[in-house]
Formats: sequence, structure tokens, C-alpha cells
Amino acid sequence: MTVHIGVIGTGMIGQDHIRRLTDVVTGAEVVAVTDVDGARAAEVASGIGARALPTGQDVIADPLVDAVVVTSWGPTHAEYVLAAIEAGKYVFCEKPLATTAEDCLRIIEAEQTFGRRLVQVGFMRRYDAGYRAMKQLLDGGQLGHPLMMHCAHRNPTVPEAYHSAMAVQDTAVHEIDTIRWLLEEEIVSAQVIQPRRTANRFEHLADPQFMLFETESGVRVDLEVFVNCQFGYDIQCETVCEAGTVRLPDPADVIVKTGAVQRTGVLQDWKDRFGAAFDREFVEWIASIDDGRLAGPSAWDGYAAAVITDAGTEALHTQRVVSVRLKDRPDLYGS
Ligand code: NAD
Ligand code: ISE
Repeated sequence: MTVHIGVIGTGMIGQDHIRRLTDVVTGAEVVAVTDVDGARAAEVASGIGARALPTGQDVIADPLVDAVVVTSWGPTHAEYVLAAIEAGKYVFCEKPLATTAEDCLRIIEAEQTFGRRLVQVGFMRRYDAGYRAMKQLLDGGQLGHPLMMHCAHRNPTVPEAYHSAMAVQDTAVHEIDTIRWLLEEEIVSAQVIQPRRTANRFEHLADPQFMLFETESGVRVDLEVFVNCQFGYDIQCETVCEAGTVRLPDPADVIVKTGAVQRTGVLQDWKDRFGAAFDREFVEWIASIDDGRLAGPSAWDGYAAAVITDAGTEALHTQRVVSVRLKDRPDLYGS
């Protein structure tokens, strides 16, 4: 069976997902796209023989569209996800699910009213081979209980529009999801410490930031977010357990020895670092639609991430430890 997809938002990641749905994933076909930049949508559509429709609502309502991919700007996500649920269509939404916890709750309520899961959120690290190997080991219990995690999320540079709260809202949100997923427990507090600022930044931006999270069982997580580190896109994660540690590998690359120096390359962006994870994310999303049972990150995961990033934003502004308070998890999202 071929799943016919409509894509809302043909910017950077929208185009990348359209490419993988067209060239990498079998059993999927992008049949309609839209963007507020109509010329961009038309150009993308003509490249794959799809139709460019005027609005996101038109894509969702299109009878030829079975499932929707939302890759527009974050503040527009909730409206499209809610409309897709209303239409009874599967919807894959890039992070964030919504920019407020209240909107995430509206999505959860709509999905509960519908009666089964339709929403998957684009937390692609759950599909990365290194993170998956780490999870398998932690789940197996050979290393004992996790006690601490040390993480780093480094980008070479960010554009001027990136502001200090985006360090948690846009960047650390990926670790927030992976911490919850790896440890299978909720985060209960967040703290943000501001070290000396790099000179390689815009005046308005607090960079780097040092974040501390605590989970229900008392696992402590430190996370360095450094989005103007200059040297590359670098993701680190080490979990320290009672009987050993497990750490993400660096992406494989050749080692060059020349002129009395040994060197290896460092990737420069998330598209390369997580390219294989994005591919797997979509392969599994299409397979789960075929099965009629979504298994990837849910609207609940999107809601939890929103509440934790809100706590992180408050922690940044107040310099205090901020508690995280989640609603009770509805049965639809497991225990
Ligand atoms: P982008 O600015 O390149 O693209 C966004 C596109 O959405 C633009 O073409 C814009 O014109 C369009 N758009 C805006 N409002 C719209 C609307 N109402 N209807 C239709 N189209 C609309 O941004 P991007 O980098 O592609 O990011 C898009 C989303 O993907 C963001 O939510 C971002 O957080 C997320 N993202 C996720 C990852 C990841 O690692 N998972 C990486 C990058 C971006
Ligand atoms: C971007 O939106 C992403 O999702 C990237 O994975 C992250 O590294 C970057 O900091 C964000 O701005």
C-alpha cells in the first residue's frame, strides 16, 4: 500500500523530508505541498510531480492525502495538527508539537476524543543507532541503575534571530526528549547556569548555557548547550550507571595521518549527524501507518517537552531551580 502524503512547509527540513519520502522511503508518495511562500511550494511540487495547494488547510482536506507532515514554523504547528486530527488523518509534526503547553493539551484532548493515536512528533534522536544501542543496554539492566548523564549539544554557529531562550526551547529540547525516553521517567526540575559568554556571539545571546535536570528517581543530568562553538555540530551523551558507563560514539570518519599530525573530520550540521536517524524515523512512521498502530514519539511526549522547556525558560530568566509539573498521563499514551 502507498501512503499519500501532504507536506505543510517547504523550507529547509520540509524539503529534506520530501526528498527522503520520495527517494529513501518505500510505500510513501508526496502528492501535495504548501507553503506561505507560494513560489517555493510550486518549485518544490514541480520537482516531484506533486500539486502545490494554496493553504495547509487545503492540504489536510484534500481527499487524495492520507497523512500529513507539518514542517512549517513552530507557532503554526498546533493549528495544523488539530485540523489533521479533526479530519481523522495521521500527522507527523516536526518539533515543537506546539509552542505552548496549553496547545499541546488541546491536541491531547482532541486525540483522546478521536479515540486512538494519530500524532507523531519529530524527535528523531530516538531513531539514531547510537542512542538506540544505549537504550538497549540500559533496558537490559547489565549496567545497573543509571545515576548520572553528561551531555553536550554544540552547533558551529546560529543566526542572529536565535535568542537565549531558544537554547532550551529549540536546541536542548532534543536532549529533554532523549533523557525521558532513555530513562523512562519524567524530569522533575530544571536549572540553567550561565558561564562566561563566548565572544563569538551576538550581543543579545547567552551562550554557552549549562543546564541541569533531575528525574523522578534522582538521576542528575548536566547538559552543555553551546551554539556558537565554531568547530562543528557535536552531540555527546554519556550515561553513568552503578556498574559501568555507556557513551555515544562519534560519527565514523577516516583518520588522516600527515605532516606529524593525526586528524579526523567533525560534522557541521544536524542534517548530516542525524540523516540516517531521520530516514529510519520516516521508514518506521510509514510502516506504523500501514499497521494502524503509531509507535513513535507521541503528543504526550510533545506536551512533556513543552512543559520542561517552559521550566527551563523560567530557570534561565530567574536563575532558580524550577519544578516541572505535568498533568496525569492519559491511558492513550501508556503508563
Ligand atoms: P524554515 O524557515 O527553513 O522553513 C519553514 C517553512 O514554513 C518556510 O518555508 C515558511 O515559509 C513556511 N511556513 C511558515 N508559516 C507557514 C504556514 N502557516 N503554512 C505553511 N507554511 C508556512 O525552517 P526549518 O528549519 O525547516 O524548520 C521547520 C520546523 O522544523 C521548525 O519547527 C523546526 O524547529 C523544526 N526543525 C527540526 C529539526 C530537527 O532536528 N528535528 C531541525 C531543524 C528544524
Ligand atoms: C535546530 O532546530 C535543531 O533541531 C537542531 O537539531 C539543533 O541542533 C539546533 O540547535 C536547532 O536550532
